[in-house]
Amino acid sequence: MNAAGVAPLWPMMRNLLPHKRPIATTKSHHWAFADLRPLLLRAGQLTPVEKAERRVLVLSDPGRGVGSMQATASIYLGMQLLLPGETAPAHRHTPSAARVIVEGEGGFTIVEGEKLPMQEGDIVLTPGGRWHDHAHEGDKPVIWLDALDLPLFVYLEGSYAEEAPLQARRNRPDASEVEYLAAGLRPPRSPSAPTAQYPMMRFPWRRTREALHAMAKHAGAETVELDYVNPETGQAVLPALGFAALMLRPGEVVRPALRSTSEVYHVVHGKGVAMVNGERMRWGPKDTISIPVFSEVTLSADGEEAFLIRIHDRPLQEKLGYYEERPR
Ligand code: 1HN
Repeated sequence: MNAAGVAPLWPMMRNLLPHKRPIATTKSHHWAFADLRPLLLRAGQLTPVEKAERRVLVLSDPGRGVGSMQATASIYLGMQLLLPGETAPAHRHTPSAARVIVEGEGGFTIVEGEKLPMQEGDIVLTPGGRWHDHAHEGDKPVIWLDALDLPLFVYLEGSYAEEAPLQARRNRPDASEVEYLAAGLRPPRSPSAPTAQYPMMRFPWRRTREALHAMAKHAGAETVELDYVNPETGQAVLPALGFAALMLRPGEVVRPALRSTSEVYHVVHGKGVAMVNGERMRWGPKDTISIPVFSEVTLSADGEEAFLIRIHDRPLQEKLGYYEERPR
């Protein structure tokens, strides 16, 4: 068989198709920001951004071992540092990225000429194939969490990049401050001018937080959660990855259904406890937790309100036709 380049299916069949539910390689993990921050700042002293291109510490899935370039099967996570005055050169690549801003002021990403300011809790998109570079006009370090659908592109042998010098910047605020300032309003479209595929690439945290607060006032026993959507289509903001913002009221306990997605929770504000498949994790501001497929998750906030951003691969799974939720 070896010589003929074939192998028997039957000893492998149950590995490929386990009974009733998948077996996750991914192991849930809690990355405390307090552990990552000093390592990242040390990397800032040792590694010039000119050499690194991107100065990033990758959050490695313990289920895949030391040095793994992914946090779950579909989600790459990295904590990136840009120091005052630094720039990270323009490139574009097949995978899509989104950044959640963790610390600092004065940083921004330029995507296809649009300057997207980075404020704590903001989500900034750099969709696949779009030129993007980073710069920093503030006076303290800026740190953000990169989330990419990179593992998928590597698996598909579809991952590559092109490089270029820094982009020229259009001198106007980004679309979240102009065309899409208010929910439910957008500029008129003419048949001859097709809509941009990614019309809004920055989601300011200030507005997300305000929206969650308003929901919380009238939510009763409902979970207070909002999906980030493309304001032209109502669809997910990127092709493979989705984003949601979750508010936990003081002392609230949330038990989501079991989902076929792998996920990541990033804490914007507050403290609490996560139980993931029986494992207890205490989380605080700026921490990050990975969640394997079909996990039993219970999130509880301490005595003050908490805000988390959930990153997941539901858009990909819906395109493939297998997204699923199961009751607890
Ligand atoms: C990337 O383009 C960035 O632009 C960060 O900041 C991390 C990891 C893998 C591939 C591309 C960035 C990345 C990346």
